[in-house]
Amino acid sequence: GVLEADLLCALDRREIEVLFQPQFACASGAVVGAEALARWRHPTLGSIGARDLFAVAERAGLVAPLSRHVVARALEDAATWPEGLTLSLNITPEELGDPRFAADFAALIGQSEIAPGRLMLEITEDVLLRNLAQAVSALKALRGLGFRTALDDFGAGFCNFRYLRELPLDALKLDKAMVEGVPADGTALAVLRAIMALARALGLTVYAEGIEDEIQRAAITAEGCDYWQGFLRAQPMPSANVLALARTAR
Ligand code: G
Ligand code: G
Ligand code: MN
Ligand code: NA
Repeated sequence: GVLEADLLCALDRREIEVLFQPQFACASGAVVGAEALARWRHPTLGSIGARDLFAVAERAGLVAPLSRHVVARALEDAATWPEGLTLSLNITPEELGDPRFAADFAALIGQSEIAPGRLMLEITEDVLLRNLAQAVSALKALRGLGFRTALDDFGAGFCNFRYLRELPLDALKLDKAMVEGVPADGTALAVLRAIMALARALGLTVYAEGIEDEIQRAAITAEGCDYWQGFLRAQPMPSANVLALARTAR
């Protein structure tokens, strides 16, 4: 298709933009890091979101070059951040299924100033639909090098507990759907509490996503979440704005 052909040029013309959504500590409100989110600024179609962008890339066989491009741009930006801030990167199941992924990724990061410990790799449960054994082996290798891993969109899909048993994880990112209605909705709150108890038992750091109001933020803090991100305080933004926010946010 025409979009698939356009994508090859887009990579050359720097039409792929990387925005960052800040993440805050529940306890202090400080900015602790940001998640890189890709956008395609298409010359005639306007802004194309990451989901559509990666769908086009998959059809064009360009997931790996697109990802490398996004990661390189994100690293370039994150190199200007204070040492304490982490960078979260979304990794597609397709990439994780590639036996060369761990080595290629480690080499790419090795060229940057960013220490592996500052990087959080976000994966989704779609990895099970691909090759779970390969994904586990890649994640183990990367964690061995100091990278950290998070299960993204937790609570949005089928939430098979098998992921929690099999994937080597440092963190859980609760999907927006998991925090909707909390704390007024008793069922939603009970589910959140059970997940928090499970996360604590497994030693997982917990991020809450999609926080849009103060009551919700206070509730997830009371339930023991560590970090949050959401429109309440910050939409995805250019790197310079993350820096400014990190300097001012208490
Ligand atoms: O920000 P947005 O609504 O476009 O994000 C849609 C989805 O695309 C999210 O699930 C997000 O994790 C994913 N996404 C955003 N940027 C990237 C990226 O650079 N790589 C991958 N693999 N996924 C991304
Ligand atoms: O799947 P992933 O968690 O990576 O997707 C992140 C997506 O969620 C991004 O597209 C981001 O713009 C969006 N997002 C982040 N915070 C909020 C929020 O508070 N409300 C809503 N509706 N979407 C959000
Ligand atoms: Mn994510
Ligand atoms: Na999510």
